[in-house]
Amino acid sequence: MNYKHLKSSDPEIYKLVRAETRRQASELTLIASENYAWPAVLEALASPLTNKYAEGYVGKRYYSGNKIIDKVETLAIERAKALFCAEHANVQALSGTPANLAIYSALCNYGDTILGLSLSHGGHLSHGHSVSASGKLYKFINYEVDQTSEQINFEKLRQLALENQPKIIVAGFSAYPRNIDWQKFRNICDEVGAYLLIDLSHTAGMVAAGVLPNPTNLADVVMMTTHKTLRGPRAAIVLCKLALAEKIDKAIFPGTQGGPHENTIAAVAVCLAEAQRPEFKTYAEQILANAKVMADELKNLSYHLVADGTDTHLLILDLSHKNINGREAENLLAIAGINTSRSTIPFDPLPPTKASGLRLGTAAITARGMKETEVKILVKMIDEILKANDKKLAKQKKAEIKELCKKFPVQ
Ligand code: DSN
Repeated sequence: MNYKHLKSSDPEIYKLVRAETRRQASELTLIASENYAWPAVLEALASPLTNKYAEGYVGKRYYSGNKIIDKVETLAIERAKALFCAEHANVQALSGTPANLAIYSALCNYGDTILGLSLSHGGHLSHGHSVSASGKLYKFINYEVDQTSEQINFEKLRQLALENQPKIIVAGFSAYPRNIDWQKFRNICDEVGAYLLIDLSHTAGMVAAGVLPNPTNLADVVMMTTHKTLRGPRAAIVLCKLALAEKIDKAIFPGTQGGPHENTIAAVAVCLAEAQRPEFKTYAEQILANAKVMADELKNLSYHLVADGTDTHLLILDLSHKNINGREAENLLAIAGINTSRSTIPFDPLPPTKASGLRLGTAAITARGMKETEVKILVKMIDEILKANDKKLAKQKKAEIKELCKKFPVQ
């Protein structure tokens, strides 16, 4: 984009946009929830579709002039349904947390019981944390991972469900590195008569590409954000069974949102079209291959990984036996131009502000074209920086990271 108007209308913002674009190009992101939106997605986001009010749904809008907008939203809906084999799709949710809040309000009354994985064990704020509206409006009971395997203990989850008779069980996480046995979640939900809500935000891209199993047919509702492994805009898609379609749609609009962002919905449609291409499958396979190599290399260097590795794009480095905590590691690597996010580990003795873990993800570096060779170089560098725990050395590494970034430009 040439930003010709922005440059003359608001030089301050223009400069900051250019500076952030340069920063993204010259630093690496190993933040598991970040990625580079496709250029076509950025173009759709910047289109005049942002000008249109389209409260309501296709064919039932509260304003005139939505003939073309209806076609845009229909394309996004149909692509989402086809890609994930869903009976119904709503593409209006603004992002993951508002989408989850809308889903809870569609399926529950305030105060009803919901089970969700604890944030410090890999869950998400919107899965019932006390600082989130989800935790304030509903009676969330958190399940945890097993202390030894650091994976979900389904028998314990089942007991918790039997004791508490939840209306919903939330499955799907933001810091859980292993494959999930969705069928086991379904069985527990069936036994206690709960809805199964799957939060697929992190792994949506790999599921769309067919390299991770698609759980849509097992869930009552699936929610996914589109800006992570799908490389789309910051938005969310909600999929559900036809029987729940009306409730879900009403909970999103007018229940919790007003006018949909149709430029974003167009960008969602674009990323879903990209995800249908054979190249996207190759990309998704490489994300997983890169994460596997990253995990193996770190283990060879004697790092413990939560759940002993990964089956997805993310892994959690357990630093509890190292001389550095998660926040210090995050800060040190950022000096070198390697962006990561600190993460609690299961049963973490440290508060989330410090945390004993570091979450790493491979979706963004893979989008730049990096493969196993570059992952090995990166792991070596990360190890050197963390071991030295020295800001000077981290600063020196920045030049190497810049060189690497030049070879693998943001595409
Ligand atoms: N903040 C995102 C993540 O990092 O996983 C989820 O919303």
